[in-house]
Amino acid sequence: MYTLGIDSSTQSIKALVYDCTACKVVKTVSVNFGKELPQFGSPDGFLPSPDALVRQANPLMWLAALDLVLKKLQSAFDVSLIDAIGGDGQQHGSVYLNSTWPETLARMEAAGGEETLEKLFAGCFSRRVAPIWMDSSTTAQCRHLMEKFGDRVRRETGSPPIERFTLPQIMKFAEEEPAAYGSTVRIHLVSSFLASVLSGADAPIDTGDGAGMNALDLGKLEWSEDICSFAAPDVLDKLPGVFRPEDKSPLRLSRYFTRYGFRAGIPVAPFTGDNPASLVGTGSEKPGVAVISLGTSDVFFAAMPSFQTDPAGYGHVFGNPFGGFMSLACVKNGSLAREKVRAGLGVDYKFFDETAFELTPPGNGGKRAFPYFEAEITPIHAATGIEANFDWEGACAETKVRAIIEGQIANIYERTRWIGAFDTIRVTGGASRSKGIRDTIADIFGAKVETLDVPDSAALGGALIAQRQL
Ligand code: XUL
Repeated sequence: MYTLGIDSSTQSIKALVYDCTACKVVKTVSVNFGKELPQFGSPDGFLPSPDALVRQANPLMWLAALDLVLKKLQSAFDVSLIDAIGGDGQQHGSVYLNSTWPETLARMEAAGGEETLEKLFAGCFSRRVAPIWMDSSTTAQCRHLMEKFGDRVRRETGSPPIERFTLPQIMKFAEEEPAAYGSTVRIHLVSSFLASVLSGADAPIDTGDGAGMNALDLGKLEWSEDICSFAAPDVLDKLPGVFRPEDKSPLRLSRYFTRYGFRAGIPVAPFTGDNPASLVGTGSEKPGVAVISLGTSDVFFAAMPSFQTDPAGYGHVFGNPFGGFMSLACVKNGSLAREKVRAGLGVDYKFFDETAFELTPPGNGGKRAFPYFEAEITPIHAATGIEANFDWEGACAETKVRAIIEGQIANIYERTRWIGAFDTIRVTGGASRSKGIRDTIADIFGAKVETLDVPDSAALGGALIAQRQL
């Protein structure tokens, strides 16, 4: 038995085949949007914008990439063996569809070989672009939601109003382009948009990705009626249904995909967000284990048995695709900041990852620093550069290295204490190679640290979610 996991992230789409009997990944293919689809003018996966707050992508690029990645898979694996499909998308991004959307989905079934997804769906959008998670242009809308509902948004939807979250984005579109908003019949997340196209039917939004919208009542697992209704006219009519982890998927693969060798009619699980998919893909879907992904940004996530929110508002709560909930905190100044500190000190990786930690004691005599190179979101802090509680200029390189790493890890620890304690922390991402960082995590969290070697954890999570539909 084989399942397919499709991960549509910011810069690429991956398709991963999982052998459910041998419990291993047997094939992975991918398409890089910028490199392999240059006609969309999005070298980093989004449309360049002079306004740093605006980050949008062309949803047709995601469809062209879906066709291409499945074509690649066809030449690498006998896809007729695949029994179910699952997947995920970058979180928070939204796609706006007009009245031709339902009939186009229906038309896919009979589409001839010369028709591509890009051609079929070209006329379906009421908004040419989809705002993505990197967009932070909705401060005014977040403020309005706060003024109207205050702390209720956090308590009910799992996060305070956040710029990149979907409901403030929908609000902004309705305010700025009321006619285009009015002609929108359906609003999908990136995840539910792709699951809809795969199945030729409107896919529901799962609780994992739905929780990244500021729109889902996580106590009831239903849309928050008055918060949604306040945000923009008729939002509730434009959103698809909500899919809960225990539900059986209503989706089946469209005949369109038989061109790549798939069997039509195999189950398609509603897609989730990339982070909930990674929770599953890293084998961390049960409470007690946390994952720290040390990448461009440092992301912490962990399963939670019940719905509980961060009183300080830094941790988000998403649905766990295997049931229950998960928390996530994202620190923007991660690996790029570490690299900038290392280069600035003029030390090599061996020194930065190891030697500096042999030359200094854990705790660093209380000396800590944080690299605020980018405006930080956890905690909210302007881009002021390095802030230290000691004389930075006068200190030696090893003290500075430890101060930065302990500063970063202590920040993650402090911001996630509300969830409770963890026996095990799994680390992944480029910087998990550093012994100094791993030891610091073990010291500060008082937990066992394991290094994870799951390169495509989100796509693998999609394949494991698909397996539940068999
Ligand atoms: C999470 C977030 C990102 C995106 C893209 O809240 O914004 O992790 O899901 O990966």
